[in-house]
Amino acid sequence: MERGKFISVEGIEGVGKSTNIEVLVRRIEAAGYEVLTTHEPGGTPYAKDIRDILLNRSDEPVPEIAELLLMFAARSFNVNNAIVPALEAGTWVVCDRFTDSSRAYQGGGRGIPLEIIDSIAGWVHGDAWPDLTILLDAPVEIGMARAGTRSEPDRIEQERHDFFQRVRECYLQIAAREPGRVVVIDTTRPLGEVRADIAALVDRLTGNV
Ligand code: Z5A
Repeated sequence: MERGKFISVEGIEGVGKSTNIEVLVRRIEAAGYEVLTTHEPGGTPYAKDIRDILLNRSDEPVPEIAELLLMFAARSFNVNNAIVPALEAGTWVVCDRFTDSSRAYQGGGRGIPLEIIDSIAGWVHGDAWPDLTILLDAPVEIGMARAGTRSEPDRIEQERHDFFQRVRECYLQIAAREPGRVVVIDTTRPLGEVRADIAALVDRLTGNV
């Protein structure tokens, strides 16, 4: 059985991850593959419980280290109980956020050294890195304006502009360091153009070019 491909979709909030994942999944399915769509933090019942702790607003402060470790605790459930079993069964996996989010938010945003994050990542998921990471990119102002039209911000969304600026910069640095895995797509363009780029990426991966 050929192992499925693992694709993650990353970016600051409001860049269009949810919007474009739909197209991505339809394109892979049209090429004849089964797809598991998942998201982080979340993806399994326990991981969802951890998500609630992480994103709900409460009076108790969440220390940065606790935030990082909880992100990886949730990831451990998702990797072991959902992602790896699916890949081994030949199913493709599309994950809305993965370890690059921890690098960008807890590393770039909060200032936790990337070596610490990468060492925890090695422990939690070894070499189970995505085959392809699509980094949807737009200036913070655009992402915030698009996201701002929705519901009450969660605990992390309450952060200030300069936090998200550091997150975005960290993402772009990851992309520059790992061009073989991470592809940056400019989502300031009309949705049709963004979707065409995503379709072309999927076609390259399915060999349907
Ligand atoms: N987090 C972390 O800190 N560390 C970690 O390790 C992990 C996560 C895994 C999870 O949030 C939070 O956890 C997140 C990071 C942190 N916190 N923040 N901030 P999430 O992933 O569940 O939610 P989100 O990142 O905040 O996603 P989002 O706000 O739902 O954004 P999105 O999915 O990228 O955007 P969207 O809903 O697809 O699009 C937003 C709007 O823009 C929508 O109305 C679209 O129709 C519109 N849109 C999208 N693209 C376009 C274009 N091209 N043109 C015009 N309009 C567009």
